[in-house]
Amino acid sequence: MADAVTQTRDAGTGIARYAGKPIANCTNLELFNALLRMVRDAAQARGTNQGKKRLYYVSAEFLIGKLLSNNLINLGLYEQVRAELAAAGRSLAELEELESEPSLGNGGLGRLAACFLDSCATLGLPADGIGLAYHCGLFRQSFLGNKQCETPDGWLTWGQESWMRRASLHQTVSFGDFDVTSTLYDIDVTGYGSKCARLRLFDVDSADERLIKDGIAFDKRRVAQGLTLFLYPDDSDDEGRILRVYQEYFMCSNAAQLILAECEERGSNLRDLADYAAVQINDTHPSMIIPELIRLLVQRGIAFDEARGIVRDVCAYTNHTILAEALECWPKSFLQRVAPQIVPIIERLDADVRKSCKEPFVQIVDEHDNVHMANMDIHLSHSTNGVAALHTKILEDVELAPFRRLYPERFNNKTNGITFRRWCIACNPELAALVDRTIGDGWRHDATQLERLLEHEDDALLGELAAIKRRNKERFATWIERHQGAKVDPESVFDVQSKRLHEYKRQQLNLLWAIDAYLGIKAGKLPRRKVTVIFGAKAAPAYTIAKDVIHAILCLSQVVAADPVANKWLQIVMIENYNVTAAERLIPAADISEQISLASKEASGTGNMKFMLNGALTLGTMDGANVEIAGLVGAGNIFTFGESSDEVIARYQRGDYDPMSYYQDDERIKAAVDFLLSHDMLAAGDGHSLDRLAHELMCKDWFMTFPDFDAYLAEKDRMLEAAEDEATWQSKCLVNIAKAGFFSSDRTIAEYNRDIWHLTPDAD
Ligand code: GLG
Repeated sequence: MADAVTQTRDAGTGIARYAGKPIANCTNLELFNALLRMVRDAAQARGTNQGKKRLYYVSAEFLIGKLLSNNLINLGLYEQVRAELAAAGRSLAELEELESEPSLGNGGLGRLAACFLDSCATLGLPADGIGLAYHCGLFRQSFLGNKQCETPDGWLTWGQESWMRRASLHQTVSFGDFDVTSTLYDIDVTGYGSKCARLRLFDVDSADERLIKDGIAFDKRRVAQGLTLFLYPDDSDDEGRILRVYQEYFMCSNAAQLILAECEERGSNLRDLADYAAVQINDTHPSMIIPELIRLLVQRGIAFDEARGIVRDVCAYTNHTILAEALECWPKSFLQRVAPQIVPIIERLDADVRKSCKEPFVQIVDEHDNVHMANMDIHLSHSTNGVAALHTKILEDVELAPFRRLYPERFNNKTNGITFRRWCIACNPELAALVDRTIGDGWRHDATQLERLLEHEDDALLGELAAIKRRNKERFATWIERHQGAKVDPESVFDVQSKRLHEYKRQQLNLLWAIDAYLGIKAGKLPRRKVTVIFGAKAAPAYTIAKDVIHAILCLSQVVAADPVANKWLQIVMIENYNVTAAERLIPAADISEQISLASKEASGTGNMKFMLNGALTLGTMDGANVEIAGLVGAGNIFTFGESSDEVIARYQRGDYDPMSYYQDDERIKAAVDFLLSHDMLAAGDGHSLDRLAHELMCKDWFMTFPDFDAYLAEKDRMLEAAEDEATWQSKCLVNIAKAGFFSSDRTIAEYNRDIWHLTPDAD
């Protein structure tokens, strides 16, 4: 960092030079563009981490968030730029508003990839992320008639060319029926006081945004034009599913071509590829890189068996979920159409497995000719990891047990992490400054030092924590009012659940709590203090029940707001278009972090870590990384409830869960579910959608909301009571912040490197 500091001291930060005129004479847009160029040059001057062996982290998602502030922080320029702008009467915060957030991810999987690149850069590891440049990203969410609407998230607007450098590389990808050419765009990923990593995104030259007609609909048969328009195009029909296979092969073929060419350039003879490349397959979307690499190696004269061994030594696979829907499985006929050249390779790999193992569960191609991508990943890579201790244990002992028996040495755990640069220093600068004042700034490079905060616990420190939280809540209140016109009361308890909308994450459980609380207030049972329940979530466009949950939340929000008594005690807010930018506002303001997935289903969660680091207390099930949080902070500093993963797994195995009996036997469950179809709710919303949700809960409830309902109510009540004892509450918050160091993604990446990649850090 020292070099950047001296450099800028000598020359000023150079904003005016980049803008070509004095700061005071510039429009905000001119200043913004000047800063983009300035950051680009500063990053380029740092250079990228180099080394003989390089990591290629291949992922369908990179949820990188806005880049300006984060880059300024990592480059050591933030304070000077802020001060220089302020001296001219200008505000950096206003300029940040001009940036559009890249829409290149959906949830934790993509955000994890972004945190990992930050940590790779910071630790000096030669590393590239490889993915796709989706023109319109996931989608932009808005609410209309209390329902989610989707429109294209056209983030690639002006300014983007400063971040995204068009590389000179052009490659051809051959599909079964036609060829496309691709262009590569590079984004520098600055490390904290270090050189950069790179995010390398491929786009297809024939992409045509005019294809998009109504909302996010487009003719999915126009593959060459539609390939990179959206992340996760609707896969509710075969056309959409095939388009995803096209996207995946496009990503994998581009990645494989790039990797081989680069490694050869660095001196590899390809037989020694594992000395030059580590490929991390992030979930199953990039799985086709395995047969594609084998194909290209064979094409270059290497025998099949040797190529297979080389690829195994290069590739490693991360599993992020045990939900069957996410373990992709494609009909062989789809692959035959998209990439016939890899089908014989997959068949041969499958035949190899069959020779050595008869167990049907581990076959790559099943009896219906479906190709199980995760199975191919496990057989053809040298490492399979889960993302939290409990998740890895469930993979090893239950979900992937037959594989574990085959390859015990390949399984390992890498508990997820988050970058503290974005999730504390950038989003909660007051907290970061308080930590600096209290224990020094060593924690910025070694997060475990946060533990030393505990040695300084006294009334003054706890008071400062409380004051910072209060100001963050006020800032959030200002933001959400500007963002969507919602007025929230910073005096109230901020009870937050923000994450993808999915039944397993059980936003519906929180919804039922809110209904119960509302009915309680109507019956005269007032809470101790007003509670503001804040949701942030997008539902996949084709996921009907998830959209029904959003609809019910929005209807309830309207009903409660219209009630002159209840609205003094309860407010339900759903953030429109929840994304990284919203999360950066929300998380520092949260009091309660809702992590209430059905035990065994949330592989890790990373939001839970961000909330903890920002001094919110967790209300959670013993699932994913919550288990590790509980272990670190101790039972007195977390609020847990619900059935254990063992109990849940046993329930599924017995297959005897009957939600209707809970509905009939538990008056509060019945009242909450019935309320979905009450006169007030029906007046606010769509009876068909509300009825479908009520019916789903009573008759299916696949993620077992009801068995945990009473325990959830009781624990939340206990937590809300605890929130009224300010000193004790803040002391618990301090423990959470102090113990968050384990969840730095620097730790996670150091473990990946030690156990899987074996890269040499770039020392200078
Ligand atoms: C998954 C899981 C999360 C996990 C994340 C990153 O559902 O539990 O934290 O990956 O490993 N699709 C996801 O977001």
